[in-house]
Amino acid sequence: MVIGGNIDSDVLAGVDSEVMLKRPFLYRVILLNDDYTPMDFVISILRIVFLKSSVDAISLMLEVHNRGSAVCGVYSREIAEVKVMHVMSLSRGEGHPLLCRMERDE
Ligand code: TYC
Repeated sequence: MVIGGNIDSDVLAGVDSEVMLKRPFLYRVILLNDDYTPMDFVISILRIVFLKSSVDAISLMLEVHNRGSAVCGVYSREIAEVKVMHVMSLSRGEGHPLLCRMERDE
C-alpha cells in the first residue's frame, strides 16, 4: 500500500523475500579427454584451477582419461565461466589442446 508517496514497508518486505527465493542456476565444469595433453599438466590444472589435493587431482585426471570426461566442480555461472577460461588460457599458453566446458546443473 502507498501512503503519502511512500511504499508501505510490508509491501517492500514481500518484494524482498520474493527476490531472495529465486535460487540461481549452478553450472558443472567438465574436463574432456584428449590424446595429447600430458597427464602431469592436467593434474596441475586440477590443483591450480579447481584447488584439488594431489590425490584427488590424480584420481580425477584418471577418471577423465579412462571415461572421456569428468565434472571438476559445480559453481555459480560467473565462477564457472572464469574457471573454463582459466583452464583454456593455461592450456593454450602451453600449446596443449585440453578442452573444458560448462553445462547447467540439473
Ligand atoms: N589422455 C591424456 C594422455 O594420455 C591425458 C589426459 C587426461 C588428457 C585428462 C586430458 O582432460 C584430460 N596423455
